[in-house]
Amino acid sequence: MGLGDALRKAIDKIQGAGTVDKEAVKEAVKEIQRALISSNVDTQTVFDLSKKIEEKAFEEIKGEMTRREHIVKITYDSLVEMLGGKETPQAPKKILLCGLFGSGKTTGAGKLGLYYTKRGKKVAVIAGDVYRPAAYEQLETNAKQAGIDFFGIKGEKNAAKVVKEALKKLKGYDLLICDSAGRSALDNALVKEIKEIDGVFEAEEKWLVIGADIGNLAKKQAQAFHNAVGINGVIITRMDGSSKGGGALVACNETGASVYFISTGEKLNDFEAFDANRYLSRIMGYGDLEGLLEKAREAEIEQMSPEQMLSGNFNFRIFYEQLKATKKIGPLNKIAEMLGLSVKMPKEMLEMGEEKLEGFKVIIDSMTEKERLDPELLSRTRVERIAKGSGKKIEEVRELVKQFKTMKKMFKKFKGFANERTMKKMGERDLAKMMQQMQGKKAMKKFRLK
Ligand SMILES: Nc1nc2c(ncn2[C@@H]2O[C@H](COP(=O)(O)OP(=O)(O)OP(=O)(O)O)[C@@H](O)[C@H]2O)c(=O)[nH]1
Ligand SMILES: [Mg+2]
Repeated sequence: MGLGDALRKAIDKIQGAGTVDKEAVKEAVKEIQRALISSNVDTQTVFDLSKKIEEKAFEEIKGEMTRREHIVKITYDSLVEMLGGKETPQAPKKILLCGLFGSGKTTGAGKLGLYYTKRGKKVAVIAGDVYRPAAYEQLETNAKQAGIDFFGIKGEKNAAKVVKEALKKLKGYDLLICDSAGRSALDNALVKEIKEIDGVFEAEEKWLVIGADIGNLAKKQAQAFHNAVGINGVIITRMDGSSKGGGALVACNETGASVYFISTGEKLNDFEAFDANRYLSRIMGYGDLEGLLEKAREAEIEQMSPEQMLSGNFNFRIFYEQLKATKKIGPLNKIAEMLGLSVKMPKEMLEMGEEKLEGFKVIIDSMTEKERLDPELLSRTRVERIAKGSGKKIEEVRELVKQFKTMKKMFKKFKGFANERTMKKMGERDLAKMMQQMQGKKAMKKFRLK
């Protein structure tokens, strides 16, 4: 049984238990422990996770969730947190790819190239695999497809030399990606070679490319590569197959590296930055958990006081949901009217067309999560990157930012007003209700940003 199935079984245990008492939680936690330990996750991590779940299982429940739902939710959240790790680097300078035969390094080099090119980087790949027949041509073709530059020396048998020449030739690039020969990692000659490449290339990013289907072999391989060059990132490939990558998690555990990307097919576009939440729901086959998590999110919003809702955390996520909601009923104007405020939503916001809203979504999707939550980060270079990444004009991104600022101002006014008078006059619950309407709960349910 794979890791995903085993975790799923643990959660099913809670969902299927007659009564959800301490015993039932203990049983489920045991199941999770077994699943993780048989995937070679280290015992301290497993222990911490178990403790967290047991502690939180019987805390106060938010909103209308049942105890059962609450426990499923906190279990899921704890697992996401365990996998979370670091955010995918947005501006690496040199990446050395290593890994087993056929794990997906050469295609991965092209995929990475495309990913970073879309984000405005100038990228070149280096043919560091001098063994595999036609590795040169394969990478060259990949590079062409991805629209990135390629460097290799045909017939050269010394990989370190290729890299050395590449560094001399490739000037003015934001990112250089070096492919390397597939190896079993236990072969001394090949380990020596990757060390040599590493010595010349001096990449700050050394990523292990590992198939989701590697299973028990993962630990040994990861360790060997880690000892040779020091792995600090992982790309999981073949996530489109039936295996769900338990082994790859072990690799992270073994090297202390985070998963940065997953590959889901043979095409250059079948590639995405790793998102712990999505990964977990994928390996656990959890279409049905979505609804539950949504319910929990709503419960959180319901629990918020108007002040919390209006507190300084206005960001692009909320902004987008607001726009969607506003399009339907224009609640901001209505509320403003009721409160006797002079603020008005600009007409262009109220009458925004589907197409424009869709465009805004694409732009917001191209932001990093940090930028979405902290709009202050949007410097000129970031705006340019986002425009490039989303295939939109810089003016469109600027317009989005401008509208965002307008709406933020309105939020501030509401906030001030809520603090001064409304609380006394209207009572907290009425206002909370209105704010919920503003949050556009229905729209949120149907539509969620990546
Ligand atoms: N289905 C699927 N196939 C993949 C994925 N990633 C790579 N492949 C395929 O796996 C095969 C091997 O990929 P390569 O990129 O050549 O692997 P490599 O690590 O460079 O292999 P060596 O150079 O021999 O070590 C190719 O046919 C790829 O198209 C993936 O995520 N899903
Ligand atoms: Mg290769």
